[in-house]
Amino acid sequence: MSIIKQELTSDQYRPRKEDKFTFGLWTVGNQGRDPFGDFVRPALDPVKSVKKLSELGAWGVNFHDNDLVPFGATPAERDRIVRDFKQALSDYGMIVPMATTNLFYHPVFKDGAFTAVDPAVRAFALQKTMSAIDLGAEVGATTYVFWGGREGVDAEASKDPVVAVQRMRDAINFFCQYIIDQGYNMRIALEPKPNEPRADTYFPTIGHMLAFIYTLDHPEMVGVNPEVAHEHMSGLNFVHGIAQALDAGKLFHIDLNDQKGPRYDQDFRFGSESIKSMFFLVKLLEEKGYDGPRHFDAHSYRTEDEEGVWDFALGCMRTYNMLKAKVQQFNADAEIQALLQDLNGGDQTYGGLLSGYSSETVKKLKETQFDVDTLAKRGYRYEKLDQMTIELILGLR
Ligand code: XLS
Ligand code: MG
Ligand code: MG
Repeated sequence: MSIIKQELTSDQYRPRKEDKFTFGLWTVGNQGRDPFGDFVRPALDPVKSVKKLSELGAWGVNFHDNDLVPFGATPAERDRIVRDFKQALSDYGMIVPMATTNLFYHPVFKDGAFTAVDPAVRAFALQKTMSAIDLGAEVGATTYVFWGGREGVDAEASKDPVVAVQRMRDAINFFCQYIIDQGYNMRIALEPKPNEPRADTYFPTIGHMLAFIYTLDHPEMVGVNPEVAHEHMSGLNFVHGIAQALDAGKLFHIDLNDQKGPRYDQDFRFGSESIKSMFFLVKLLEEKGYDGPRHFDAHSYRTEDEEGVWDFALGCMRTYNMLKAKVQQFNADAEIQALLQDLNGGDQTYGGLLSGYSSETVKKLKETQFDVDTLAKRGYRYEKLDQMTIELILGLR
């Protein structure tokens, strides 16, 4: 029996429903296929995933339409599958907070979906997504995710990038209106990614998506679903991107996982690589009012059998809770807090100059003599602060 399993019932990091942990059916169901090798694990029945995830302490599951209902299923097959799935949700006390559409697996989508050059493909993508939104609404999903998938280019000459933006806008406007007309209680979350499977994907980062949202017909219905790995693939600071999304009131959902720097999308177990960044991510989410699902969009290593898949799932949740406990410890650490207080308190001499624009402030600012030499000589003690943070994370404080 693995160590993780022995601890399952006893320790304070054990996942609980109130932690709001969710997994995609495609995450635990990932069969380990990569561009160089075939499946290494058998398919997992969605009903079994619901049962196992619930036993491990997860709160819900999410899915792409075809994670649940195979592409091309008859209406009767669809209804049977959905009935069994809803029964499993009720049997095991699980919910579906988010749903999405698979617009990237079938060859029809090899040139994208909403931005594909072929109008028939674009129209089919609208049709498929409407059915998938209906399916999401049927199981109670209140967030609908759009990840660009193959919305991009390999041959830059193939598409006008401005037209691509317009096509994406038309599609998202279409679905906002569809959701309104159907009376669904649902918001849209757009998920950026810089590349993979295309050489370049449109709307590559959180910042691109945020700017796009305000060009839509219903910006109030649309937010972002940022993913750790996707921003790290671009070499960006995920925590800062999330802060900007939170500040804009646009963090509708989040995809937690991990990644070794800028390379292909690795979807590793949450917190398995970027421990310090993930500490500050958890700190931000817990302290700045994010109350949505803590969703894991990751999968276990290709080396694993089914037991390894459940070790992976439990590991994601436990690491989140361990980092949450570390955040509490950070906030209660007298020495760290005193240093932060000292750093941020500062000399109030010039405080009155920073309370916004007024003609009086303009006058005062123009007249003020700054002691630039003294300001320039100041040491900030960030080495000490960062080392204390590291020692705390490593369990030495
Ligand atoms: C792929 C994406 C995908 C979305 C959902 O890289 O992360 O899994 O989250 O379609
Ligand atoms: Mg991903
Ligand atoms: Mg994702």
